[in-house]
Amino acid sequence: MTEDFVKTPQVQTLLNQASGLLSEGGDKRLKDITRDLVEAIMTTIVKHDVTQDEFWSAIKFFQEAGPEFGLIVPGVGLEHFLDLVLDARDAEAGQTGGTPRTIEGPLYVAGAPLVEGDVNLTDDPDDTDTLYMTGQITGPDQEPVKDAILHVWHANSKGFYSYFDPTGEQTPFNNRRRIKIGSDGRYAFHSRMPNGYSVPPEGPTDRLMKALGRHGNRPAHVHFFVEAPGYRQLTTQINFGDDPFAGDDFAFATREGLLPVPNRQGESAYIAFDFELQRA
Ligand code: MBD
Ligand code: FE
Repeated sequence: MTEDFVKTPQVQTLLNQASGLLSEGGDKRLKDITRDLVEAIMTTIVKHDVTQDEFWSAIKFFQEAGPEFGLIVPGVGLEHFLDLVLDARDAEAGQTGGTPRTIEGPLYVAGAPLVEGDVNLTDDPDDTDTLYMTGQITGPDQEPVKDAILHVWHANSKGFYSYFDPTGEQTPFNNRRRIKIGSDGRYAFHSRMPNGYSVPPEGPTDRLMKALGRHGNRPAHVHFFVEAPGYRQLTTQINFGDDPFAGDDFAFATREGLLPVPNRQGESAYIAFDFELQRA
């Protein structure tokens, strides 16, 4: 059997019926996208002669994967693919330059405390080095960006994020803040050094990565959203350039220009990093 099978009238009618294209009402865009998504799965089934057993083990996998779906998406490269799509759309629209975007990942939590000044992000005890991060948020002409909000979130020294910590040890919003920036665009914060992230051992993502002959590790990193009136919101992260996984991130989130090497001095580590935003 060839992939043309999916194009037979019988299968095409099934697709159109199943995605609501032959029904009144509903959301037209959702119908079109559902139709093409299901067709892509059908084509894959035919192309690879997928057996009934394989089909049902895939269904079972996705049923179990539920809560880890947001982790599988970056793991299989889909979230980074979205970055590439957005970059290409920006290039077509002539909107280029500034700090590169990279993926948000599944571990952001809205509503972190809004703070000002040279702030501490770490509320919980964590016996590790201190990270000091400083820099400036500018626009395309190096003008300071006024009244920005810098959202920051990162893992603790065990690689665990508050709200997603299997040990249950972190208080709400540990290592998560929204920092209000003044008219000079300068920011400064300190926190306990994050460690790299690993997907939950033996969970669905870990099992998938092992079955693909891969691992589920990320280098140590710090996430940011940067928003300011008159500028485009930026979603990005820095990954530590000296981390063993800096060149081998399971989530494909490391990018050139986003890999600063912390300047380590005793129990302190310093990173100077500037953000350049595009105009809205
Ligand atoms: C993370 O901490 C992360 O940033 C991404 C992208 C995926 C999984 C865990
Ligand atoms: Fe992360």
